[in-house]
Amino acid sequence: MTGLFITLEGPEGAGKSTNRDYLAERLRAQGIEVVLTREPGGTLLAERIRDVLLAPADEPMNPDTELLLVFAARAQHLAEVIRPALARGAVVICDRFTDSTYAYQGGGRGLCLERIASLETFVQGDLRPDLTLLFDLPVAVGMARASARGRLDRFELEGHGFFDAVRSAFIRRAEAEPARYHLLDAAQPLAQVQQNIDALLPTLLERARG
Ligand code: Z5A
Repeated sequence: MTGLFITLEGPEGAGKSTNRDYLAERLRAQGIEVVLTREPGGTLLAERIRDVLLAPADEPMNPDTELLLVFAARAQHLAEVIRPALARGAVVICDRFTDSTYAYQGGGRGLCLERIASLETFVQGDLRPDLTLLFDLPVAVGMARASARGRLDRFELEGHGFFDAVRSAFIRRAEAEPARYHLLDAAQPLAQVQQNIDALLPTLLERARG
């Protein structure tokens, strides 16, 4: 039995965490086993790597270090959480995954996409998300939502240009893989976004039940 691997992607403040919980609730109400998780993180060790990645520090983090830390956390997360859950037939909903690496380390930091692709294959083998919901919104709207929360992490301290590059990278990936991606307008009121998620439920339930 293999489960269903759903990832939620998008720039900061797009509503991934809010809608991750919403989607999980909707699926659980139909008796589906859902494993909710996030990246970077998802296990004790991977959450420690997350802390290193997000904490602003006096020593600038080399972009290659950042890339390797992201994949180190992912290797742990896959081994401890994602692969076992999929193997028992659960739906895994993951707040960010490797599309974020292409967007932030590739688009934002300008790292070579082939290098990211080779690490992706090394760490994941042929495992890829079955479905990716891309929550898209203008950078200024996302930044305003994130700033309203208070203290900014190391990524949130980046400027508008960085987040523009991140957003463009996500959109390019969605355009390149339309069968896997579902684009949602995250600038709409939350009730509307969630109505659009509800419209996906029949297909998701059918796929989750195999
Ligand atoms: N990162 C990376 O560089 N490479 C990688 O491979 C991976 C990650 C996996 C941490 O991610 C950082 O890791 C991330 C990229 C990097 N850095 N950034 N930026 P994260 O997911 O923890 O951080 P985040 O994207 O910044 O999370 P976030 O700001 O919490 O965004 P969100 O989860 O998309 O949004 P939210 O928490 O659900 O909502 C934010 C606020 O907006 C909240 O008050 C909501 O109530 C509100 N909201 C949500 N939807 C709406 C709508 N529709 N209308 C109005 N208000 C709304």
